[in-house]
Amino acid sequence: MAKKTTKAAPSDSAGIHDQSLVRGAGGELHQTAETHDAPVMTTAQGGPVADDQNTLRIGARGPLAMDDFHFREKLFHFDHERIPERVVHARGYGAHGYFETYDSLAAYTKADLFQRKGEKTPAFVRFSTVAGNKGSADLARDVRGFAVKIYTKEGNWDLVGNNMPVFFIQDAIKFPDLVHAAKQEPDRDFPQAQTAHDNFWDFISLTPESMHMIMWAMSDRAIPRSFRFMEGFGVHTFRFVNAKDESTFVKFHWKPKLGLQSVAWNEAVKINGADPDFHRRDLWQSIQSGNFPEWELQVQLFDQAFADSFDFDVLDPTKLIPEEILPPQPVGRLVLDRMPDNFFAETEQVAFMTQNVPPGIDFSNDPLLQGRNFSYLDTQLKRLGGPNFTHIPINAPKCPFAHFQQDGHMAMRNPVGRVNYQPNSWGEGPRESPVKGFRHFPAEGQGPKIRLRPESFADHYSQARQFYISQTPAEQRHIANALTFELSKVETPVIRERVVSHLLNIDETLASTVAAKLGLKTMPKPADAAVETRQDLEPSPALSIALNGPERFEGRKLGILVTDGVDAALLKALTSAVTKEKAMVEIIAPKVGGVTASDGSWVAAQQMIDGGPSVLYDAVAVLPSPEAVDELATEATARDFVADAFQHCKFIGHVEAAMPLLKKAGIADSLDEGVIALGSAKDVAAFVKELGKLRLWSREPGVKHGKA
Ligand code: HDE
Repeated sequence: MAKKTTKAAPSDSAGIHDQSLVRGAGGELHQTAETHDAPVMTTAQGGPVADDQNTLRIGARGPLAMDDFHFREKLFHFDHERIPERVVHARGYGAHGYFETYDSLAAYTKADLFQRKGEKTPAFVRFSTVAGNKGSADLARDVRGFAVKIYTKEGNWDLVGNNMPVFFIQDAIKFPDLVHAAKQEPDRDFPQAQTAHDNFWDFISLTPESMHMIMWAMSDRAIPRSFRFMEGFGVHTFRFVNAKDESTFVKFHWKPKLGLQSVAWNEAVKINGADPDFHRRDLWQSIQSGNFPEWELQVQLFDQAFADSFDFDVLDPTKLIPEEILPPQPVGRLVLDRMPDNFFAETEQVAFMTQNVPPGIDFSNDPLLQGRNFSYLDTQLKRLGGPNFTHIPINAPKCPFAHFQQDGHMAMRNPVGRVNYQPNSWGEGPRESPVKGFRHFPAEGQGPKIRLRPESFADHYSQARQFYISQTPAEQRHIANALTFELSKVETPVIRERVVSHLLNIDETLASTVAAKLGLKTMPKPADAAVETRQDLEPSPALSIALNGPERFEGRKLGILVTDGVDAALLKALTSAVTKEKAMVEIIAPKVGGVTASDGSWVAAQQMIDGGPSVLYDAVAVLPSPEAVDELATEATARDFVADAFQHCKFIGHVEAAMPLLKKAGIADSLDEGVIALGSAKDVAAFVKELGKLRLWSREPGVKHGKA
């Protein structure tokens, strides 16, 4: 017989409720609606549930009874909780927000969302990695998806972009091959979320059109510090169409307000272990704390004459138009200000489709875009289980809609009344509107039906080189290191050589650096190029992350390692200077809970040193007391904290008392201008100003293989 036995102590933690528990005969604990003043639990059919802890049995120790409908329904539903993960971009994270139009763009487009200055339109964004499965780690070296759904008054507009403005392939028919090659090899099912394996580089080495994208994918862009510090690109050339039915070509770019930032590769590897949800947590924390990430939408607009005069084919998705040649114009901003209530219902079930365009936005003949317009609708049927996925709230338009589509799995909204077709004589139901409806731009089309790649797509190296020479020396070094790392995991020598043969067509120094690190005895011949002469394009500074730094620490995070006896005044000055900069501070202590400062006050810590390595922070400060530093220096985690911050080229602030720790971490003899002594409040101001530089990349050549 159940009897009331325990009443747990009330907790003062927010959200923890008084626990009135009833113990059953077998010792299991029951919380009842009666003792908890809670709604009565029901089955999915609405039937009230009396006991959710014990199945129905024939005798207390006997077999289960088939008429336990509650048990069967509960298990049935659980067994079907999973849906197929996305074949690419499986791991993602989304947020709600809005798009705000700066000024009317009526001269270029009749799209309703661009007509009125200051108008806000609801939006949902999903960021993702591409290759890894749903449970893979956030810091994979990979392209990031940047998919935006804007719920306009004339239907949903999905701009399904990436954080890089070009792509690996020129024709959608190659997409399954690209993805098969990039994901785990089919016999062994590894490596997970990595392109560092034979199949990927085999395919790439046999696909010269991928070379420009490879430069991007091997650059720091592939290991962003945060979704908040990434650009987004629509990639393809689209069309704007105005009320006079005139078309302007357009490329879409999202520019993060807080600037671009990436991490070091060695850091990415460690973040994946320390916090595989690093990017998710970052977005969650910043939105929950009211620091709403923001991007500006910029457009590159051009006409047919520009397209005809441009060195490359604007329909080729492996090419970009340098911003210096065609400066993008700001047209609005995207603000993310609300996390989903439920991850599955919204982020997992959201269905992006490139073919979702409102009147005023149209497609170009980019063969990749045209292929995508088939794939995205098709894939939702598999993933979401039927044709009615637009009935799911996250996918439903927020404007009035009316059509005669009906029935099918999970139909939530069927036409009401007798009429489910048109034309009809009953005067009911929606009608087509030649005035308001979407009319495809009447682009001319002619020529034989043919499978042929246009010659105008054939120059695969000029823009790859342009990207490479536009990077700073540190960024170029990262590209060489990334290629070396990836190819070092390739077991077949001829594949490694074939990649180097392509690099020779991009940059000889890059090729020879990689070849030397790979231990190639002889340099391969340059790969045969379809176009004889590579164009020597001007560098485009817009392509570098380092050259476009924010110069501010805003939105970043300082990790402060403290011990008992930490200088209370200094800690306070540092915390308030960083907070004033609209950046965050996290305190890391030797023990869970916190420390007692020099003035006897309690300093709460967010992390214990074992769980708060420096890779989780953009910069660090090390503030042990003289009494506690020796013990701290015996902790491997504390030594790693400092040594890693140093080798990842971070700024390090420290008190004099930290020197024994710096010594044991092996950096005391290599102190440079990025290691800043914090004596007084004046030092604090200078330190926080320096933090805006984010990294001291000039330190990197001196830091080899993790040793200072
Ligand atoms: Fe995708 N892509 N893709 N892709 N893609 C999908 O759609 C596809 C491409 C991108 O957060 C799938 O719903 C083809 C370029 C993002 O839900 C699928 C081709 C760009 C997302 C699909 C491409 C992207 C996807 C898988 C070559 C950047 C995640 C699940 C023709 C401009 C959206 C799904 C989200 C997802 C097909 C190439 C971006 C299978 C056939 C280029 C951000 O339909």
